[in-house]
Amino acid sequence: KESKKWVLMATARSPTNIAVIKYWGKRDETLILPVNGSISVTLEPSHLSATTTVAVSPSFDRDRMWLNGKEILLSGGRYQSCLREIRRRAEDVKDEERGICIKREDWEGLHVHIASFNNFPTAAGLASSAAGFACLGNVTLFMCSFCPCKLMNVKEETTELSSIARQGSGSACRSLYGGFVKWAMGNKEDGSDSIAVQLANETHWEDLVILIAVVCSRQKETSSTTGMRESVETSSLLQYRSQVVVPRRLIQMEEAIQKRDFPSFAKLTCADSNQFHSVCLDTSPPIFYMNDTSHRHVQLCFLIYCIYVHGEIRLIIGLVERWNQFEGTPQVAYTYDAGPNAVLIAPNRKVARLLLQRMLFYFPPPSEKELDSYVLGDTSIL
Ligand code: 2P0
Repeated sequence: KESKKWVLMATARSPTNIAVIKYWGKRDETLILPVNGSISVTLEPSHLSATTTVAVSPSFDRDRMWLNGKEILLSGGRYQSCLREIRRRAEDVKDEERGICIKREDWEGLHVHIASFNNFPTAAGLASSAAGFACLGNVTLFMCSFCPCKLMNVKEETTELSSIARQGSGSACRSLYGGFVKWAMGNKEDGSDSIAVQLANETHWEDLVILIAVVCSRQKETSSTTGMRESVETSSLLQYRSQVVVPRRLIQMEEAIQKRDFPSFAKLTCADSNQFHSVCLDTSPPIFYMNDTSHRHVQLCFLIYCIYVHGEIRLIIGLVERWNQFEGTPQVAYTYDAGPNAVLIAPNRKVARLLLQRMLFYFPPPSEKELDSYVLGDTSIL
């Protein structure tokens, strides 16, 4: 312990999640307490996730953090409050092999270095896409909570961890569980009942296939935090949504998930995404997350397909809506977060294949000539 040479490290991986009933708006910005509950699906960690390593050493003179190799400022209150919460709970940590022992009271005087990388295919550019940024933020902030917890030997239940993660980034608390997860808004002022709970585990509805259509690799113009604040201050639709619509939808969505009722699940998912974006438009000044943008690349993963599409965002919604109407019952669900990238959910592989065929028909992969131009010049899309 006297030597300044030792470094202790821990690594953990966190998946991201996609909300099907959206969180939008805080009633307490410091504790990150939402104006309504939300429900999400956690993606497989092997598909979209971040791996974070935390190191501690007496030779570190301050807390530092890197995202995908780039250092970011830790001056923001959120990182600090997460780290404070974790340090408060930290226990004795021993590495007997190396004769290192950190007592719980030592943690206050030790600094950490955190490095986080996402596993989104680099060529797919998801990491720098609008949705990618949102994912990355959520994942990373969550990892900021979990990873140091592991390192500092924090003995907390998942509920407690979800409350730490929540204070990093609201939606991150839902990534603590796999499967379907609800973040209850809670009523208490101290936020102790605003926690994530698992509604069903990852094996409950295994047939579902999620396809992510990446349409934009630019960072969004309005951050979720700022957007939410402005919506809470100016949108009357948000008040109606949070007080009347979402409480009802949460019950209906829980039921649809329990029963694996895809038509109800799809209707609720699409309706909630559309209402969330309506709230953004109802905000002053209005927020446009679903921009019409370009991109052209095809990247296929296993259960999650990331395809880069080129065209208007409305075309994707139109494609799904027309298909659903033609069949008379929802075949596919779509949902958009605070960015233009589409998340499409199919009830099984058979429908997912059809969906992929249609997507590739409307948004074909790049031509040889286009590929050449990417390789030769426009590296922003790679
Ligand atoms: C969600 N989003 O439920 C919604 C849907 C975006 C649209 O949670 O300010 O990054 O860190 O609590 O969690 C994005 O918001 O915001 C988000 P903060 P966060 O997934």
